[in-house]
Amino acid sequence: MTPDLFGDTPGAFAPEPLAPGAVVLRGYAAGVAGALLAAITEVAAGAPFRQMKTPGGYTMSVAMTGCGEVCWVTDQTGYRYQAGDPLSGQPWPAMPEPFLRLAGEAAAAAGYRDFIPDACLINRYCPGSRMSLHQDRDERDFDQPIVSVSLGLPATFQFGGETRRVRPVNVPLSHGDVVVWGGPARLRYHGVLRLKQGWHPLTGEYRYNLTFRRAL
Ligand code: MD3
Ligand code: FE
Repeated sequence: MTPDLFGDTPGAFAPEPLAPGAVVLRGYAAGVAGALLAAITEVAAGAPFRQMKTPGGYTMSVAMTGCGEVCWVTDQTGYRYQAGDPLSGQPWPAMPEPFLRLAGEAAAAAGYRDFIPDACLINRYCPGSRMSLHQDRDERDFDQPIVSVSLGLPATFQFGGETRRVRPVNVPLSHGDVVVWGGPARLRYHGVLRLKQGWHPLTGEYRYNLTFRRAL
């Protein structure tokens, strides 16, 4: 049998370099989207989506929850990874098996072996939600990549440079797309433009983004 590496078999994909250190795997997670969404529902049953406050006093338009040993949180005092959910004082839900498997396989497909995330931040966008340009630098080891998975409504991702001065390029991200950000791309500024309204058969009016991280 001929291996159908880049054909239409579920899980088939063509890795597409976006920038040094950043690889897009278009549609890579589409085949497991149902399992990932079921796991999101399960995580959110224990740790509900909430709109957190930034240290500057703004309420984020993106609702977040997460799972793993720690999860990223923000409040009036700052940004950090925290072992317990500040809403409940309980540990975050454990990382669901389909999350771990997908993150590890996608990282390997992008050339990062043995990626074992200890945190997954789950972002939920409704129409009008956006994420302004920022760096992800609250993790301890920037040699570890971040794996991001887009589910549901499409969004326009902004990919900037190592400083705010660099004008970002727009990258469309749709259902099932996975991006692995490592190496020289790891500290680049990025954001997400305001989500347009729409309807997706699996997620309704929402876009979800999973970011798998090695925080500790
Ligand atoms: C590029 N999330 O949660 S994922 C975030 O779609 C975040 O919800 C966005 O930025 C979202 O922090 C974008 C893509 C992403 C994640 C991490 C990166 C791009 C990155 C780290 C370095 C460079
Ligand atoms: Fe980010």
